[in-house]
Amino acid sequence: MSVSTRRAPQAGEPSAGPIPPALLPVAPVEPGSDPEARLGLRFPDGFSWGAATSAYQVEGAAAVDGRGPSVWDTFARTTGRTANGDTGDIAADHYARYAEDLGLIQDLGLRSYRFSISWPRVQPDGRGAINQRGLDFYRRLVDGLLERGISPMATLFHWDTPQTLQDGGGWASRDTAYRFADYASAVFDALGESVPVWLTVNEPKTVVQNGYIIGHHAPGIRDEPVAYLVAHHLALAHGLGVQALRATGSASRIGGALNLHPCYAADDNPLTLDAVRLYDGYENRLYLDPMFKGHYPQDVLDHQGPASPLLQGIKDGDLEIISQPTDILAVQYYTPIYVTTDGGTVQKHPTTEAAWQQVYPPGMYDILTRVTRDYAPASLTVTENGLPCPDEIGVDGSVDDAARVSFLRDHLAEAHRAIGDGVPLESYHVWSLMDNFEWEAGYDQRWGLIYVDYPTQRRIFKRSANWYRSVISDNSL
Ligand code: GCO
Repeated sequence: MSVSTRRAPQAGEPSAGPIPPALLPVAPVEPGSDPEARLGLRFPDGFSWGAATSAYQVEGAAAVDGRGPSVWDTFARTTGRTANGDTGDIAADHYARYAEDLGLIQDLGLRSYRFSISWPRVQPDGRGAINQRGLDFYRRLVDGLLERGISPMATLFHWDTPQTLQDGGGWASRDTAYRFADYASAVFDALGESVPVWLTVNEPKTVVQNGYIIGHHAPGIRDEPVAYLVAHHLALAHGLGVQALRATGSASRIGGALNLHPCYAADDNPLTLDAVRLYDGYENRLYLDPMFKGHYPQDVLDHQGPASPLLQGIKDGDLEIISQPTDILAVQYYTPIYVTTDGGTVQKHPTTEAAWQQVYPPGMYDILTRVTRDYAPASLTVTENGLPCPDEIGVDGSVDDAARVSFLRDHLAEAHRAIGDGVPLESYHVWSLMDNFEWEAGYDQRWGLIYVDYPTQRRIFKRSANWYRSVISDNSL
């Protein structure tokens, strides 16, 4: 039985259900309201305010200093795959401009900066020789952060699988998880304890759904049964990555980074609850349960069936590796999902420029309290939350992204409420520090606090950046 409808509507796709026309398009700011109005919500002392990026989305320098190609280079260069044929070849040119960007991160007052390490920059073929020049870039970046008193948080894999590994089967091949562990060990050896928090695999679900079911992300495959084997190999890579860090004796912390979607019933038909439960299995428990409970959710396994690649791919001992204790769970919250009786989805809230994203701040509270209740992670961080806005430079040279201020404020208020109810949330990162390559949407969507004028690579603090700076300095909304 196909489950391909059991996912959120994706960018560029029609919604799986009717969209109330009155809701679209909507800027999530009430006319006349002040998005910067203070709410008087103080965060705990030591709460760490951050922003996030990922390597392929910001670095550019695709063929510089020995970097090898990744699946995203191949995919983006294939006609028709991304908006306008955009690629990450130049992106925000962060590889060359990282020193300037460190200055901006400092100006913003960030306490934590989450970035990712490009596997093909460090290990161009995904196996074997390490590219020292690639590693040196991250050494400079990490040192620059530490000198400024900013805590580096590094993701080891944010979707840029080395193309050579893809040619050998990519994540459908179990071997890729072991290649990931070798790469992670090399990174840990080089950067040691300079990085206090490591994240293993970013959003495995997105690789599974977008990369292997819908095929509108690299590597552009449409093979649903195999997609869930990919999910298992990504989980195994996570576990092997945790083991690799522990083997170095490092005191740094490590965990996974999951995009979680609270799933709600779209109507009050009692049968809908069953549909919601299975949808939640595919969206959330498929990734959380093996990591925290050492087993896959039985309803999803039953739904896949015993002959499925997923069930066939689980080997003795895998779940012990995947479920060994972690120090932190990174949660990325963007949208809720409303599930109908037949397992489809509908939209109930205004969407953003990203058609798959409904604006529903209480979903932040719901997902944070739910993972705390059901999985008791040692600590939590929000590593992504944000929206795309149609940002433009105004006549006075400023960028007025009031909708982003309002979105972030309302989501942070829900995170604050969750902390008050016992959620061990230690930090929060806006997606994104700056405008960047938004995958299949290319440069059409701007997600940053900082505007990037791509022709000149000039950076401009948007209104949201100035607002966020004041929130950070007050430690209060
Ligand atoms: C992600 C992504 C980011 C996206 C962001 C907006 O982990 O989903 O990490 O790369 O750009 O989510 O779609």
